[in-house]
Amino acid sequence: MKDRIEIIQGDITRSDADAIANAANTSLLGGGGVDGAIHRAAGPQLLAECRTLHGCETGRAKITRGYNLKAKYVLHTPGPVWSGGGHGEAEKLAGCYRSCLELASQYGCKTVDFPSISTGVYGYPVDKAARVAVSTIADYLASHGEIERVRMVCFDARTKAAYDAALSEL
Ligand code: AR6
Repeated sequence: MKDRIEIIQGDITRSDADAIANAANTSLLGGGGVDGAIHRAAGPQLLAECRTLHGCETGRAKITRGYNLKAKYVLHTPGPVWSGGGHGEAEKLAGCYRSCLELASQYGCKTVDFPSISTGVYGYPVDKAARVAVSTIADYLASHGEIERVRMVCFDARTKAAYDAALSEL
C-alpha cells in the first residue's frame, strides 16, 4: 500500500482529490491556518453546513460538501493539541486519519488529500506526527482497496521532508 501514498508540497485548497481533510477545531466553525484557507476557498456555504454539525470530538471527523473547492467533500477533523506526548496525542492523531478515511470510504471517494494535521498552531512535532500519519494511512489502505490514492499535501519543504522520511521508514 506504500505505492498508494504520495507526499507533495502544495496548497490543499487547490486539490483535485475527491475529498480533502481539514485540520479543524472542535467547534468546526473555522479558524486560522489551513482551516481558514479551506473556508475562504470553499465559500460561505461551507460554514453554513458546518453550523449544522454541532462540533466534533478531537480525533474524530465529520463530512461536508466542498462547495467552491474542486474536491467534492471536506473531512473536518480536530487534531490533538500537543502537550508533551503523554496525553494520548498519538492515539488521537491516528484517530483523525482513520476517521477521515472511514468517511471517505463510506462516501465513495477514491482519492483523499490531507494537510499535516496538528503540526501548526497545535504544536505537534512534525517528525512524530508524520510517523503516526503515514503508519495509520498505510494500515487503513492495507484493508481498504477502494481508496486508490492518499496524498499528504505539505505546505512547506520542512514538513514535506518529515513525511518523506516517515514514508521511507515504513
Ligand atoms: N495547504 C496545506 N497545508 C497548509 C495550508 C494550505 N493551504 N495552510 C497551512 N497549512 P494548522 P493545526 C499547513 O495550524 O496545527 C486552526 O485555527 C501548516 O503549515 O492549520 O491542526 C484550526 O481552526 C501546517 O503544516 O493546523 C484549529 O484551531 C499544517 O497545515 C487549529 O488551527 C497544520 O497547521 C488547528 O491547528
